[in-house]
Amino acid sequence: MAEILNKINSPADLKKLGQEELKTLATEIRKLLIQTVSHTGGHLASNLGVVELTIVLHRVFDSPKDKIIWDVGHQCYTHKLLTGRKNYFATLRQYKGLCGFPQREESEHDHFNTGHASTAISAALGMALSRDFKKEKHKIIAVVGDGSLTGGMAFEGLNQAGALKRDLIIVLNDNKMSISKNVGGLSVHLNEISSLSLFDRSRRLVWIWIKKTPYFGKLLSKIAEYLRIGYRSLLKIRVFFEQIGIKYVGPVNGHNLAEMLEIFNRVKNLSGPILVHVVTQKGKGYKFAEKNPTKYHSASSFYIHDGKWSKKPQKLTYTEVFARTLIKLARENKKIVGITAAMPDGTGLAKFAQEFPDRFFDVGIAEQHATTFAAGLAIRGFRPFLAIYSTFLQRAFDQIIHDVALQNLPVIFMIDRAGIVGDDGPTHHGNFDLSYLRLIPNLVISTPKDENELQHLIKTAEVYKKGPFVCRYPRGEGVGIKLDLELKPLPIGKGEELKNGQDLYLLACGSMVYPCLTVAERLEKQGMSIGVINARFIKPLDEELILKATKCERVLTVEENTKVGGFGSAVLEVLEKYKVKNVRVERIGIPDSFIPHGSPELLKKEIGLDEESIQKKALQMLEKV
Ligand SMILES: Cc1ncc(C[n+]2csc(CCOP(=O)(O)OP(=O)(O)O)c2C)c(N)n1
Repeated sequence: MAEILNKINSPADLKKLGQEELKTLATEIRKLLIQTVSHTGGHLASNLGVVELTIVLHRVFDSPKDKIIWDVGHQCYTHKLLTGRKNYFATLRQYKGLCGFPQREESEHDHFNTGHASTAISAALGMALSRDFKKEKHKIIAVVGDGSLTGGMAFEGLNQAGALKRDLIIVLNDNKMSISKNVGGLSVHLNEISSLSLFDRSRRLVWIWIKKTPYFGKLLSKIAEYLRIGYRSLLKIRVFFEQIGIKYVGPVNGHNLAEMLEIFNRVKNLSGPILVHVVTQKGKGYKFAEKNPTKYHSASSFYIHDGKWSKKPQKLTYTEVFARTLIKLARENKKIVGITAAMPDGTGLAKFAQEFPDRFFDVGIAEQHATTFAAGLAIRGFRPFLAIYSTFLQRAFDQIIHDVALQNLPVIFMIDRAGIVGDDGPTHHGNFDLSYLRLIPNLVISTPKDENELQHLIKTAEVYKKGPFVCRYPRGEGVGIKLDLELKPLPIGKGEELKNGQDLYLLACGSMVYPCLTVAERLEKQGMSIGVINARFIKPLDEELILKATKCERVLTVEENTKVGGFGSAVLEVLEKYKVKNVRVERIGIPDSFIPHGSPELLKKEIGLDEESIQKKALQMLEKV
């Protein structure tokens, strides 16, 4: 029974509660988070870490008048529970249910839509300035994780915040973790400081006492050393922030309600930009998540009693095949380097890191830097494999053009999670990469039809040294095909005809090749002759093969990418280039809109990317319906 939570319909209800009740509320919320996410999946560990912090922010400030902006937004579940959405919480991440990230469409308490990291300070600063222009009176609070602080944009925001000197509260939620262990010079100092928060307000006394005690013993001297390092870093961090114009407050124990209430009530009355350094524990309150916060960062459904996933993949995932293949190649090729922007586990590179720790780099949430860093390696003869999710590579658009393609550098982009990703929704779908990459000169862009082709394309990328190479593949399991033992490079720009046809050709790429094959086989049984082509390369496109397909005068392109500027558009460009006439071309792809969250199967059905929809469209073109 969630007795206290049941009474909270808006943050105003929190103001009536005493500290003991707030404590009980935190326990009730944790229980509900674990129960719900065990069914729906979601960002469990991050959310368990900010329960007290969220309660305190809503207790001290007046949302929605005061505006809390969540960086990434994956840690907003308690915020949703306290802002009138607890009754829908079971629908979390389900189609048409609550989004796993803040969404302005959902509530007046969500002030900025997020999903990608490091945006909160910039957005909050813009809001602070508009508040001052309009002569309004309210507080703006940006909550940023230590991982998100590794993103360049967060620093750009801090830099301007310090100079503008507007009232702005930045809460640094420091749990020492990004998805994996946090990285970078700043995080070293933050880690050293965070231990100080354990000493709460009595830490100064402890320090004096230790200094005065003649005999320390081993433990005490260790603590003393810990504190010495902590205070030294605290000084440096304070100086760093204060030098750029931001007051530093902290470290504060993010699970101590009394301490946080006291600090935030004080901070509320201060002016200018202030950073409050709050130390939390990722996964707090669920032992499996405390022990392995990376595993439960983005959990799929699990059994609460033992923490095991309730659904296990049956087939090898594309990510696993990428990792295995790269390791295989790297054993022979010492020039191969693996790079990730804070996603060693998600991209599979964690396995590569185990075998090649010196050739693996986690650069933090810094896709732009990762790209130019890879360019630097490539220009000096190394073979950087940069593994990034499609949606996050959007950040590095200019770096791909200016630092890689313009200089024709052989950087290899392994683009994971291309297409519909599902429950994380519009901020995370990888719908645009074919379009935003296809327009860049010098890129080779490939997309495998299955995991076996993926490993051959990785080999192709390794031997192709003339310029940048892109390989994009979907989230999750492959099709279950056997992997060839020997890796062989594939000819650049050559597709394959999987089935010959007389009535209509399905021109497919990547994840849509097998569904097209199934449709062709079904229609064949009904007496129609349907050809299927696996484009394999989007750039350069196999023009010869496409022109061959147009001989049957009906061509349907199918891709898991936005129709705007994607593979289908490339086919149309070929027809225009060769002035092909009398061919009926239709395109299936992701519509020109943002796709909500929900299961990939359901979403694909909704937008017409499932076998039934392809079949229906083919039949329409054949005038059979
Ligand atoms: C631009 C971008 N790259 C990568 C990610 C994937 N991602 C989601 S949360 C996260 C870690 C964030 O760490 P932190 O801000 O410390 O929050 P925590 O989960 O530790 O609370 C990452 C890398 C992202 N959301 N945005």
